[in-house]
Amino acid sequence: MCRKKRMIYKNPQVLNPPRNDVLMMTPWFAPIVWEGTYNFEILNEQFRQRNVTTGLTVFAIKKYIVFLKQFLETAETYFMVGHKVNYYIFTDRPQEVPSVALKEGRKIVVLQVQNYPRWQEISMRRMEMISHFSQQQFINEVSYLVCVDVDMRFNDQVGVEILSNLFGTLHPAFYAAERQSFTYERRPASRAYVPHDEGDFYYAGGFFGGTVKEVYKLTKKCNEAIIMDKKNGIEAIWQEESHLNKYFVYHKPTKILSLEYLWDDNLGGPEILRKRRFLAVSKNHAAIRNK
Ligand code: 48C
Repeated sequence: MCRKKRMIYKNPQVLNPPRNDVLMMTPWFAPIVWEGTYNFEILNEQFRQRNVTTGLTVFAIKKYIVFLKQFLETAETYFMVGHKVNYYIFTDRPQEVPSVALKEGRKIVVLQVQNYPRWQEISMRRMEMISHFSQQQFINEVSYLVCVDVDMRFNDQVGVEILSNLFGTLHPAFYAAERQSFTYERRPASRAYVPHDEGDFYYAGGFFGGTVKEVYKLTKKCNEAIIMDKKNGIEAIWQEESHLNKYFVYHKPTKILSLEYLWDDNLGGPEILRKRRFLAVSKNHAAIRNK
């Protein structure tokens, strides 16, 4: 009979919760993941026993290929350490994908895709590409998908605590804002439209995920909405991020990642930010975006 691992750690306290400075749970009982609100060892052991593989999707099209080396090197140091990871790299220039030493259980899968003249188009097409490959390939290879921007670097641990059926990430520029000032799409002509009296949070387009099935449903719906908008001659104010936010209003995420999981140091360093796990890499938009 296997000897159960002893469960030795500080017992949770019903009174005096670990964080009284931030919201830890949404009205629909989805946890918001902040440092100090969970026991990583417990979660990590649960996932180790399940032998889970996670797919990390990233698009490095045209000049954005320059971000890939640091992205992958920092992911090797901080992302799902000790677990199996498939890096799904979508690019129009496979031969420029840098070779990075990978730890055991981790592999790079390069998926060649076409580029487009406008960066907005490239950004939006991610919904089409992720839904297509989720159905054709990812469903057979991984349990979870984590879909992120490439002009980023990992700066601290990002582990299994982020995994859930469907998760989104708070956008760092709107965490203290009222819903009326969220930059949702406000034109009823767009499929991404959200009325001023609806919506919970403003989610960032650069970090979402979940089970392959849930990510497939989300990306398929967002892509269909993008196509419909295009037919009607309209493009949502923040492209696929607008459609993601619309989706999350009516299909609530089962977990929300805090500001720790997507931060930009140009926004300063509020007290509530105890860890900066995934950081924007400053870029000269003009020099990079439409090359
Ligand atoms: O890969 C590219 N190439 C481009 O020319 C423009 C965007 N993209 C992908 O779309 C990158 O993965 C970007 O991270 C993502 C859109 N996100 C951004 O440009 C900033 N993070 C807002």
